Amino acid sequence: MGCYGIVSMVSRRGKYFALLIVSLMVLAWIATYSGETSKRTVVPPTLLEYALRKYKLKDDVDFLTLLPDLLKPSQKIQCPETSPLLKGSVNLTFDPALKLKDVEMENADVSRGEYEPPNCTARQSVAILIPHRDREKHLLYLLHHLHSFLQRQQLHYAIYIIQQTGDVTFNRAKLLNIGYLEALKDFNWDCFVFHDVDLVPENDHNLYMCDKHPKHLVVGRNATGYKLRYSGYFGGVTALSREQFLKVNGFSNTYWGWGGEDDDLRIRVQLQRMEILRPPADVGRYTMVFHKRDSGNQINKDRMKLLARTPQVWRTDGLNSCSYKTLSIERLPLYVNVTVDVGKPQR
Ligand code: UD2
Ligand code: MN
Repeated sequence: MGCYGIVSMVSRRGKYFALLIVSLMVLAWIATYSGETSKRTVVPPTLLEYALRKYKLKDDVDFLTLLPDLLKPSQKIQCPETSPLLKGSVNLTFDPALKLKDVEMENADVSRGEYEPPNCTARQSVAILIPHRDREKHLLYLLHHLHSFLQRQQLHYAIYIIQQTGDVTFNRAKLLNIGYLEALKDFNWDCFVFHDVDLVPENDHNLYMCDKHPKHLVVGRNATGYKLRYSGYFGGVTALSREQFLKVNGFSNTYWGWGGEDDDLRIRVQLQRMEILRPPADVGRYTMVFHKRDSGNQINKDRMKLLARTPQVWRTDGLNSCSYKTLSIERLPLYVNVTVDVGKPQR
C-alpha cells in the first residue's frame, strides 16, 4: 500500500481520523526506534505498513486500541552474532509428494513472504530474489528448505519470486535487476541474495547476510563434486548489499538465454575494485535439484562478445536502463510473486 492509498483510505473516514492516524504513526515511530540499536533505517512512508504488518491488521482496524502497545518502547535486543538455532550441515529431503499447503503449515510465522525473529531484532534485513519460469517443483523444494534455514539464521527476510511471463528467451539477469527495484519499493533492504531456484543450501552456517565485499555463496554443489568450477566463478547464489549492487549498476540487461551474466557481474565487481568473499568449502555446499536445459533458455552464443564490452558499457547497461512491465504483484503466504514482461532481445 503506497502513500496515496493510505491517504485515500483514511479521507473516507473523515479528516479527524486521518490526523489521529498520522499522530499515532509519529508516536509509534518514536517509540519503536528510541529503544532500539538496530541499524535498520525505515523511511516515513513505510510506517503505517510497518504497524499493519507488525500487528497483522486489516485496514479497518481501530488504532486507538493499539495506542498503549505502540507507545511502549521496544523490548527487543539485537540478535546475537551467532544464532543459537544453527544446526550446521543438514540432511536434505526432496519428497515428490510435498505440497505447498504443507510448506505453508510449517511456516505459520511467515506472512506475505516475510518474517522477523520474534525475540530479537535481526542484524540485517535481507531480500531473497529468485528468477523463475516453469520450475514449480524446484520452487516448492526450495521454499521448504530455505524458510527454515533463514529463520535459523534469525534474519528479517522476504522471498521474492520474479516470474518471466510468455515464451521469449529467458533473461535471468534482468529478472534479478527487476527484483531489486521492486523489493526496494516495499522496504529499504540492507542485503540482496540473488538465488537460483534449484540450489538448496546444505549448511546453515552459510550466512545469507552481506559483508564488506560481495559474497559468492556456492563454493560447490553435488553435481560438480563440491568443487569450485573456476576461480572467477560467480554463479548460482550471490549476496550483495544494497549499495554494492547499486555501485556496479546491477546486472547487465542484455544477456538472453543461458550463460555469461554471472561472469559479467563479476567483471563489474572487479571494475569497482571490490573483492569476492566465499564461505569455507565445507560450508558453501549446495544440492542442485537435477534438471535438463529448459526450452527457452538456449546457450547464449554471444556471451563472449558481450563480456568483452562490459568495461565500456556497464555504466549505461544495468539498473539505470532496466525497462520492464510489471503485470502483477501477489503477496502469497510464502513469497511475493512478481510477474513481469521483460521485453525481448533487440536484434
Ligand atoms: C548456472 C548458474 C546460474 C546461471 C546459469 C547461466 C550455477 C550453480 N548456476 O546454472 O546462476 O549463471 O548457469 O545462466 O552455476 N530459470 C527458470 N526457468 C527457466 C530457465 C532458468 O526458472 O526456464 C532460472 C532458475 O532460477 C534457474 C536459473 O534460472 O535455477 C539458472 O538456470 P539453469 O538452472 O538452467 O542454469 P544452470 O544450472 O546451468
Ligand atoms: Mn540449475
